[in-house]
Amino acid sequence: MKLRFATHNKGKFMEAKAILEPIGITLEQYDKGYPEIQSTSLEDVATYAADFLKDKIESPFFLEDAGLFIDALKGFPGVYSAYVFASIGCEGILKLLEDCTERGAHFESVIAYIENEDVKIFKGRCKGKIAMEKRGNKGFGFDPIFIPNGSNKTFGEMEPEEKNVYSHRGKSIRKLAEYIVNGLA
Ligand code: ITT
Repeated sequence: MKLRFATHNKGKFMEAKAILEPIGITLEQYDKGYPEIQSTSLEDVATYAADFLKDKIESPFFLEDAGLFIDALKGFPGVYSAYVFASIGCEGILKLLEDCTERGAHFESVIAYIENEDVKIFKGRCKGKIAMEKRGNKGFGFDPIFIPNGSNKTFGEMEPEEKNVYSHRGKSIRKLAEYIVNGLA
């Protein structure tokens, strides 16, 4: 089966591929982009984008909206993660948390999967904490400063396969795979 993933982000694409290709799903990247509405909900952003792309990409396809939510910052950057990463980056987040001992945070992933006009949503969440300094040069975005619960490594120190064991995206992609293979939502 061939499946398209609408994303500009090569890192996301590689992580999805590591789960889907071993089960016989060939993944193709569609990187022409789509508009992202301003909303405080990842699900709203993903659903709007799915509606926009429905008649532009051959189904089945999916897209994913993700974000990093930091407890001490009341969930910031959340839906603004892309902008915050591009502006202040990992260093800016470390600076904001400089004197902060409460370092809890989580990533969320919301997938919108489109099959014959139907939109299905799959979610994943990964709890963890913000490291004291950047570690590792693998992955993308905030990976070098995020340590998932259950590991001492940052995502930046993990190969995609290991990150997938813990990550928000690993969880949402596995739910998508389960649905495609067994028809279970
Ligand atoms: P799309 O083309 O798929 O939208 P994007 O990079 O803009 O790619 P998102 O809007 O979903 O992706 O994600 C917003 C930002 O959140 C992203 O640019 C990263 O900085 C950060 N982020 C999301 N998932 C992450 C992950 O698994 N590891 C590290 N940072 C992540």
